[in-house]
Amino acid sequence: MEFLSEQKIVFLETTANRIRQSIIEMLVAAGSGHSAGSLGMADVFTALYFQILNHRPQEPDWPDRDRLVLSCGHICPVLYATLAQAGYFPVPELSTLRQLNSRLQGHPHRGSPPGIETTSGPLGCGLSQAIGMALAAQLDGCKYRVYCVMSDGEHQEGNTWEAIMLAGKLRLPNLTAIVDRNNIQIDGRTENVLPLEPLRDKYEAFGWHTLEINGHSMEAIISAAAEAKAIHEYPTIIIAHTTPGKGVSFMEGDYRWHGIAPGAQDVPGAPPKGKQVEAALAELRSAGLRKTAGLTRT
Ligand SMILES: Cc1ncc(C[n+]2csc(CCOP(=O)(O)OP(=O)(O)O)c2C)c(N)n1
Ligand SMILES: [Mg+2]
Repeated sequence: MEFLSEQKIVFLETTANRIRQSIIEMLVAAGSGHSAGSLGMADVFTALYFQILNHRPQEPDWPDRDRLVLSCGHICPVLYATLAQAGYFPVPELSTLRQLNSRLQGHPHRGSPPGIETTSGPLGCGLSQAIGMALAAQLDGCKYRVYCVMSDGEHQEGNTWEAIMLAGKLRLPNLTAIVDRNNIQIDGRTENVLPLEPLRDKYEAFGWHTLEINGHSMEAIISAAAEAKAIHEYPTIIIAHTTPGKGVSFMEGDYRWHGIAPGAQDVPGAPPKGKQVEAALAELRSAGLRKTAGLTRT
């Protein structure tokens, strides 16, 4: 495992908690959006933008920057909140999510705001784009790495598997893909809708270096990314096991929160809609305070 000081881990976990609060606030301001996947990936995005990626928020087009391709564009609230926290644009702009003329649309598009590398929303396209970038880096003799964040639901699409096959054939060592293995999709559990397992074995059969981690452990995420960097023969897939809705207990593990904003509607098992926002923020704030005080770890 890569060495991380206790202080750094607390900083990362506190940042992820702040990002989760921003996600709730943004979705509430918009009145719509994708809660579960965005909250579930806050730890991975924090680790990426505050430890793993070689990037310059003040110089978003720096040619040597690592590229982050978000293939599952619907979880862009976590990307926007992380970019703002990292300094790409002002945090207050997050409250414009999904508004007319806002730079922060419900699915991201390249160049708006700074830090967005690709347009996404239609699932299943990101890995192909990331392969193109990784290949371009090799052909140009550039050192940057390409990271592609995908969802598990996207693995029910044929073009995802074409891309997995191509990356294996090209043996792109500068490509790291991360799958949000949260076991949910829009209308159910992945294994009920269209089973994906054994996912790791499938990647292995397609010629990838494979890793499987707890997607809420900063040490595990950062160590996996470091291992991927040290592999010189193959692309690496990091299967990150996450809890959808992580941090808000009434959302955790429940696929019905895939595309509902807190406070937008009554959901069986959750507080009434008028109480959801307060409950979600209170839970996150108290977890944040405990983290700041060094009393809890994820
Ligand atoms: C090509 C395509 N088909 C359908 C959709 C509609 N859609 C948006 S999110 C989603 C669920 C996919 O599952 P996953 O990405 O795993 O969702 P999550 O884990 O965030 O709930 C679907 C079907 C889409 N965006 N693109
Ligand atoms: Mg999913």
